[in-house]
Amino acid sequence: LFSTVELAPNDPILGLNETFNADPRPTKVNLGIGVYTNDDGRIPLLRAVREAEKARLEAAVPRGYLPIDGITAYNSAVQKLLFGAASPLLAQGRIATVQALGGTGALKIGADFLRRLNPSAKVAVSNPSWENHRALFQAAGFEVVSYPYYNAETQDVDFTSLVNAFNTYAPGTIVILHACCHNPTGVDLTPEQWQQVVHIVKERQLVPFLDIAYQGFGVGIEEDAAAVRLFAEAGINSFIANSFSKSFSLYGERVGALSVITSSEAETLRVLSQLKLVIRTTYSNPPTHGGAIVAAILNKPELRALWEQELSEMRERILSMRGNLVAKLKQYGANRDFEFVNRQRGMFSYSGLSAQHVERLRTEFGIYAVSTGRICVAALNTRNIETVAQAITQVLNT
Ligand code: PLP
Ligand code: TYF
Repeated sequence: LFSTVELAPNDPILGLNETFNADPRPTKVNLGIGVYTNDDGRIPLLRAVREAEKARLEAAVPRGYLPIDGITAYNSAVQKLLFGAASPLLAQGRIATVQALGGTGALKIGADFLRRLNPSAKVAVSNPSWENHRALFQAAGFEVVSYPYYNAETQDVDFTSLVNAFNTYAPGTIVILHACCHNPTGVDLTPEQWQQVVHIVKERQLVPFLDIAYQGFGVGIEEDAAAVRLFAEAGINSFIANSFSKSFSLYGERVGALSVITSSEAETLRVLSQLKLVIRTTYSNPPTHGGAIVAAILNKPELRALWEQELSEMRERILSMRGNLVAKLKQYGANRDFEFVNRQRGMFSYSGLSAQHVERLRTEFGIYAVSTGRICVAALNTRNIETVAQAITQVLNT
């Protein structure tokens, strides 16, 4: 049966992680995978999460099945976080939200639903993008194209080319947009550019699919949701996949959600029924733990305040690591200006290092980065930053 089965290629990032884990060098540094580690180099268990878990354990809640669309209190907390509690769409019942298995699960439910709705639509992802965007939509049966996004020379968005590409798309084309903290570049659209994108999407009747996996890691919780809210205010039928993997440091619990903006409450009911159909035939219903913890934190004022504080600490720490890295590269005499790293937002930096530089960092120094030059700034800390800055300087200058 399996004699002709071919070996599937590794995910470039998860594969790199396996190589890192197998590396015996004690001084190794993992700037590959997008995971936030604290100054001790460990993935934090947030205090807000610990408190919520303690309360849940004490309550000894029975473990029945959840509804297909997940925990109601979770889904409504998600809506408030993404759209703002005062959004008229909430009052009008114009958002269908389902709990999902992380951001990936949300993208998958949305992709499968869209494929049933409009099988011949094309999907456009940014160049570059998170690799799984293309893979997920191709696996759902779509043809995936890419739109220009990053200009390596200006270290900025090539907005003119993006607009030109969008203007060639047929109505119904699904455009995947990173709502904040673009992965892998760290370079986001400006508020004015977002407004233009909303305008084009509306005019050309494109279908926006926003991916928000880093809310709170850019500027702030509310600020990072600005793009989502622009589409909501414009009343455009949009898809929003959100992930709490990073913002609650709950990677392995698989917590996320898919929200769909509809035109009426009646439409919401019908869309919701279709999303539930996809879920039922995929995994039946979501797991309880992560959703229950996040719902408890978002809905209890003291836990919520604690979480917001912990999230800003993570954001601030990343920003300070950006500043430190830039300063140390200058101090060691790196033959390039890295000031652009301070303008990027989120966990990542497109560092401009070549595949050869990245290869040397790994073989000579045990420092792991993605071959595209993406480094995870959220994995830098006061103990490894000297080594990293010295190593980068050395591979650049010699
Ligand atoms: N979308 C983007 C842009 C990401 O970077 C990630 C990273 O993991 C995801 C989605 C997936 O999130 P999750 O781990 O919650 O599935
Ligand atoms: O981009 C990253 O590193 C994170 C983690 O298939 C990740 O988003 C990477 C690859 C993947 C799933 C998650």
